[in-house]
Amino acid sequence: MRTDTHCPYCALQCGMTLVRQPAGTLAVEARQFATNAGGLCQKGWTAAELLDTPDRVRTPLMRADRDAPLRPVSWAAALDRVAFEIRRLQHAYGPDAVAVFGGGGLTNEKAYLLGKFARVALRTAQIDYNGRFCMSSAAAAGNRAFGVDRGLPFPLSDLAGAGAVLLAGGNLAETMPPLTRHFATLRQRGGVLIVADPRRTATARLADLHLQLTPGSDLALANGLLHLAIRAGHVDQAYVATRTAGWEAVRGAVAEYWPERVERLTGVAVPLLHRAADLLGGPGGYVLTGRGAEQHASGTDTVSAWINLALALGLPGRVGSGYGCVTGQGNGQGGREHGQKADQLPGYRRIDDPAARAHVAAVWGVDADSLPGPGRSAYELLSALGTEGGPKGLLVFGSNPAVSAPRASGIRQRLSTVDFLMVADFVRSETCEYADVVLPTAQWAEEDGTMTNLEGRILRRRRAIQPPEGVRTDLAILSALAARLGHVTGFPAFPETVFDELRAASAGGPADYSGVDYHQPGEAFWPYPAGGAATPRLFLDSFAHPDGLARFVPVRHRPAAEEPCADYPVYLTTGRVLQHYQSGAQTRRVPALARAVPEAYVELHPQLAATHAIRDGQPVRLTTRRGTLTAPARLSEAIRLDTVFVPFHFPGVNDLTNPALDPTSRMPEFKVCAARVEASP
Ligand SMILES: Nc1nc2c(c(=O)[nH]1)N[C@H]1C(S)=C(S)[C@@H](COP(=O)(O)OP(=O)(O)OC[C@H]3O[C@@H](n4cnc5c(=O)[nH]c(N)nc54)[C@H](O)[C@@H]3O)O[C@H]1N2
Ligand SMILES: Nc1nc2c(c(=O)[nH]1)N[C@H]1C(S)=C(S)[C@@H](COP(=O)(O)OP(=O)(O)OC[C@H]3O[C@@H](n4cnc5c(=O)[nH]c(N)nc54)[C@H](O)[C@@H]3O)O[C@H]1N2
Ligand code: SF4
Ligand SMILES: [Mo]
Repeated sequence: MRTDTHCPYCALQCGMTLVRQPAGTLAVEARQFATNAGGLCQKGWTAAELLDTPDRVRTPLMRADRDAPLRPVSWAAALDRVAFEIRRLQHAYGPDAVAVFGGGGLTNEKAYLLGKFARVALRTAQIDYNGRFCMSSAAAAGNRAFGVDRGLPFPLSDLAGAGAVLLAGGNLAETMPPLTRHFATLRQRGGVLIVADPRRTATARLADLHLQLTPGSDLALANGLLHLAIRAGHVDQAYVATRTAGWEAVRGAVAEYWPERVERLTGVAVPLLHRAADLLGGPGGYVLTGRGAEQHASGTDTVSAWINLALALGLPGRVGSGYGCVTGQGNGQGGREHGQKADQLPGYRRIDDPAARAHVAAVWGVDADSLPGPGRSAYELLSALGTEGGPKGLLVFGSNPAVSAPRASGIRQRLSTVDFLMVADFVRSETCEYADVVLPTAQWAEEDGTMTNLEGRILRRRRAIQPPEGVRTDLAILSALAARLGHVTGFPAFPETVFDELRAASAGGPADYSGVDYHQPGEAFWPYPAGGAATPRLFLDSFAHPDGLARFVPVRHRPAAEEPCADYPVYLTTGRVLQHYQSGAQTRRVPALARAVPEAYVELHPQLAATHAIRDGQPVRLTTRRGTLTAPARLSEAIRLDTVFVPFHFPGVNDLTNPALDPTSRMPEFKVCAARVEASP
């Protein structure tokens, strides 16, 4: 038996075929699909190994009290306990006493039902998800500029025809390897790739020009490139006049970003700035941002700076040029559209918009006044757990914040003091260790649903095998919990039924799915209204603001929340390696991936290492104002002298990071803080 589906991991959602083996296991074959053209990365090839990992949770687990161990129990006992605790806490402290934390890996149907469960069954405002840690700054800036946020407003394959692509803070050769095929084609056709990254990454090595900037200085870099683009006459005056608003203010703001000053702020030499501005100012330009540019306390303004540059050059809303954010998680795009974010309702509607509330309430068959308002953002929600006025109970679906949240030691402390914690997962993640109840869920190959990839393309996830005995789908769990809370209807466990309701709830909203057929083959890009057509390319006629114009937003450079000082003299930045995914809960359990990168390491320049008598492979002690990590040194001339890099896929790394939040997106500053390195005694 062969089943066509998609990889469970990142937003590229590579096409794969699962082939049932005589022993009942699944083999992975790469499949031709628009995003991967028959390629997969090592995580995709090994994805099926997690289905029968010895660590898999195969029965509900529960502990009698905080000090007791987790023990297997029946589904009835586990679900009864969850419902009992929800009622107990809400009775004592009100509806907001119970919070929900979701994930960008959940299918559209799960994200939708989770949001509805929170607002209708729990009536809590306290729901947010890990996408807040991921692309919320790009989303905020995209909404501000274009009136709608779809990561890539064009199909990925368009990049192959680009004249120049500037990628700010993305290491796609490791985070989305098959995507780099488009870069290879681009270069064969004479196009150029420019990469802005403090490290000469595998991606930077593919580039024609590498801008090795100081962490946290993208905003100055983007403003500086715009300054030079103006000087060199690259601004598309006709486009600026007819398709945008607010140019004068931005032109004024970038006047003070002359190249010598920008070199001082970013560490990028003046001739390279000129070269980048001229390359991008030619025909067929694209500006792309990744987490390196976005995960900052100034992330929203930083993305605005990159968008300003793209708008001045006349790139967005035309075939063959554009701006895009490279969304990360498997359903990072769909996950932000269907209502698991604190301030949103399905269809990418705002929860504080009366018309949106009325529409969604009508689909849900409830009174609009009964819907809660916006709740806390992810980090604020997690750090309020168990505090005076904060939530007393938490239900987690699809995230491992004990590892992935900033200043994670503080979050683990919250998780251990909260009155009640339920986690739905298929492995015993670090977060499960704090849970009172763990509910075992089905994995990707065992369930149906839809995902929306980084292009805004809706895909089908198809079931290849049944889940193991004792394991239920997330939808079935939500359905059973809702029933126990008195909602015997309204929470169906069948993905296609949920999708139909999602279509109705999204109709007329920015992310309109009402015309999408559940069975379509992956060619539906939203917005796709009923009776209308898919939209592979957005903004060709107008932007989504009422007047149809894109907005320039004047922004100014500001230092990172924490800059190096005498006690903490280097920058610490964090990110990914090819073999591991996110908190590592999944990939650390795949033997080949765990062998390839068994633990965290500290990447640093040999000269920095020499000043501290640190040798390659030896343990380094890395300290920030929040914590200490000891991990082996990995010496590399590819990183700036003033910066160290640690992959965050391992427990302990995030004990170091700074939870300073962007004022608009509430995104934490994962990409820069001040640190001290020492040889470990
Ligand atoms: N292998 C693998 N692939 C993944 C994932 C994974 O965990 N592992 N996760 C998926 C998800 S959810 C996401 S969000 C994406 C993320 O995909 P990327 O954005 O490509 O990944 P990161 O490694 O977080 O960051 C990219 C680069 O930013 C650089 N950087 C650090 N600070 C700065 C800065 O101040 N400015 C600039 N310009 N660059 C900086 C880092 O050196 C790093 O090389 O990957 C997706 N794909
Ligand atoms: N220092 C640092 N920290 C970071 C980042 C960084 O660059 N640097 N990046 C941030 C980013 S971009 C992201 S996206 C976050 C991600 O961080 P997390 O939210 O922790 O992401 P995952 O490790 O994917 O966690 C998903 C968990 O849910 C389980 N799971 C997967 N699919 C499902 C499902 O369908 N249902 C259920 N019930 N469970 C499921 C997995 O087994 C795993 O335990 O980390 C952020 N943290
Ligand atoms: S690039 Fe992403 S979607 Fe493709 S195989 Fe790798 S992890 Fe899976
Ligand atoms: Mo992410």
